[in-house]
Order: sequence, then C-alpha cells, then structure tokens
Amino acid sequence: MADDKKIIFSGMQPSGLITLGNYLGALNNWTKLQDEYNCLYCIVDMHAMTVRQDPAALRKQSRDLLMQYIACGLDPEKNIIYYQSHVPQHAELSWILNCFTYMGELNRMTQFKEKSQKHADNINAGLFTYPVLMAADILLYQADLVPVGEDQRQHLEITRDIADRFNKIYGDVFTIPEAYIPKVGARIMALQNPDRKMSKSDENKNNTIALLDPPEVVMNKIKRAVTDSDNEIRFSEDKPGVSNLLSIYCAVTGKTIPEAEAEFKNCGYGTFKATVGEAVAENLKPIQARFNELSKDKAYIDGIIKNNAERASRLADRTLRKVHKKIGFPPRI
Ligand code: ATP
Ligand code: LTN
Repeated sequence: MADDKKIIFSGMQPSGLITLGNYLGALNNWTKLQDEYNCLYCIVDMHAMTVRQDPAALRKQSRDLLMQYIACGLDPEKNIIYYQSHVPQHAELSWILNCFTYMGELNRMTQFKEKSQKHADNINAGLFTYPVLMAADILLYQADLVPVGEDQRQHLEITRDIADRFNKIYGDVFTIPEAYIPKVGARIMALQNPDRKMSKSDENKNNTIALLDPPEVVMNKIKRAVTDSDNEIRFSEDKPGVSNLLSIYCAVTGKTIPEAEAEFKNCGYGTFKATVGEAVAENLKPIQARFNELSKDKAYIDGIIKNNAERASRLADRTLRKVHKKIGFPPRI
C-alpha cells in the first residue's frame, strides 16, 4: 500500500444477498474511492454471528458477498478484500476496546434496540457489544474515512468517542475516523414499508431488491412498491414510497431530484415505476454478468481470500502491537 494515501475501511455483513440499499448507500461509493485511497473492504462475518445464522448459508453468503464486491467493481489488487474471521486481530483489539466502552453508551445504540426487538429471544452480549467490534475493525487500520449508509452514523460516532478516550489516556494511538455518507441513496427504504429501511435480512423479499435479482423480478418488485393515491410524482416527507423510488432513480442515473421530478411531471405511477424499474435493471446487468463469471473461477477467488487476509493481518498487527505496548502488556520475547 502506498504510504502517501489516506486509508478507507468499510464492511458488510454476510447476512443475505446484498440489496440495492447496500449498493447505493455504501458499495457504489467504495468503487469510486478505490483509486484515491488505500482501501480495506471487509466481509464482517463475526458481526453476522450476532443473530442466528445457518452455517452452510453463512459460508455461501460470505463467498457470494466477496464476489459481489468484485462484481460491483472493487479491484482485489488495489483494495484489500477479506473475511473478518481470517484476521484474529479484530477480536483481540475488540476485547481491549470493550474495556474502554461504557454500558450506557452501548445502551443508546438504535441498531441494538431495533435488533433486540426483532430477535427478542436472542438478545446476546455480542449484539450489545457489536459497535465495539466495529470500532476495532476501523481503528486497527488507522482508517481516515468510513463510507457507510446513514444508519451507521451513530456507530461511527461511538468509534470516534472510544478512539478519543483511548488517545487521551495513552497518547496518539488511533486515527479518529470520519463517516463518508452519500448525498443521495444513503437511506433506501423498504419497498412495501417505506417508513423503514431496506435490509438484506428482511424476510419479506418484496421489500428488497437484491443486486442479483433478474430484470423481470426487479420490474415486478418496483411495480408492486407501495406508493399513495394522489398520483403526483414529487419528493416529499408525506410521500415516502414515491420519494424512495425517486431517490433510487436518481442514485442509479446520477440525476438530481428536481431533474427527475421534471422528467416525470406529466406521468402516472405506471410509467414512473416502469422507468425506475428499467433504470435499476440496466444498472444491475453488468454486475450480474461479472458475478456469474467469477462464480466459475474458484482458484481465482481462493487466491484473493488467502492473499488479502495475509495483507490485512500484517497491517492490523502494527496497530495491535502498538496498543499492547501502550497499555502495558508484556513484550513478546
Ligand atoms: P442486515 O439486514 O443483516 O442488518 P443490512 O442490509 O442492514 O443488513 P449491513 O451489512 O448491516 O446491511 O450494512 C452494509 C452497508 O450498507 C452499511 O454501510 C449500511 O449503512 C448500508 N446500508 C444498509 N441498509 C441500507 C439502506 N437501506 N440504504 C442505504 N444504505 C444502507
Ligand atoms: N456495522 C455495519 C457493518 C460494519 C462496518 C464495520 C461498516 C462492521 N464493521 C466497519 C463500516 C466499518 C453495519 O451493520 N452495516
């Protein structure tokens, strides 16, 4: 990695097929940043353990997620793309940072509250300390910038607080990272429930568009998306369904909201949805073609998995050793 470039870290959970929300909120930005920065993009399988996963499905989803990263345009030579569980330093730093994080801080996390409600039968300690592992992910690599969707803003804030607290005690150990959130597409909503965010683990598949959904499925899901009855295509808080489709359209075409509103001024919802559906399906086609090619090349993917984990681990070790020294762990002889 070039020493003069700033560092980016981000990750996604292999908790299902990536959605248009994950793509527009995060992954799309990752591909844009790969030339300017030294980037690490992780498949956070240890985070996915915070809710129950079927082992065979988790294994497949993890590999599929890695291939989707590449299919979306991440170059595995330029970026370090790897599985979190292959780099043990994440868990090691996470333990130490747990001792610098307060219960009260973790109690305020909205993701914890939402996931606890959704999985009331499994409110485990990992779900509670999830943000600490995320802080460890980021701080291990001294990341300057973290490209994520809007829902992760709070986790970035706690990461900064933990890093700052640690630095105040031990000197400048960690870089304080900044969130990098897109202007359009940072919060794509569920198609059938536009008052909550699109999530890849949603059981109702009509709520989500997966990057790997074939064009006819994309068209159908968008046609069935919840709108309202006034037939007016404008971006407004009282029109969450229409506004969500407008955001999706703008994020995939690069148009602004006023441009899109003008374009659909005299259209009904039928034409509007068909145009949005087509734009999305067209955007996904090359990604799907690349994904299918990659699925056939086992040796290539295996090579990336091995090499990139080693590269990440070497970098992570630098920070972890520094931390060990600062806090007073005995040196290795
Ligand atoms: P899960 O359903 O398992 O909680 P998720 O779909 O919320 O998963 P994550 O793996 O937690 O996705 O997040 C990956 C990235 O995608 C994060 O940067 C997150 O902010 C972003 N993201 C998730 N959902 C959306 C959304 N609806 N709109 C925009 N960005 C999103
Ligand atoms: N918590 C994130 C996923 C995640 C992440 C990270 C994102 C884990 N570690 C580090 C950015 C940086 C999520 O739930 N979307």
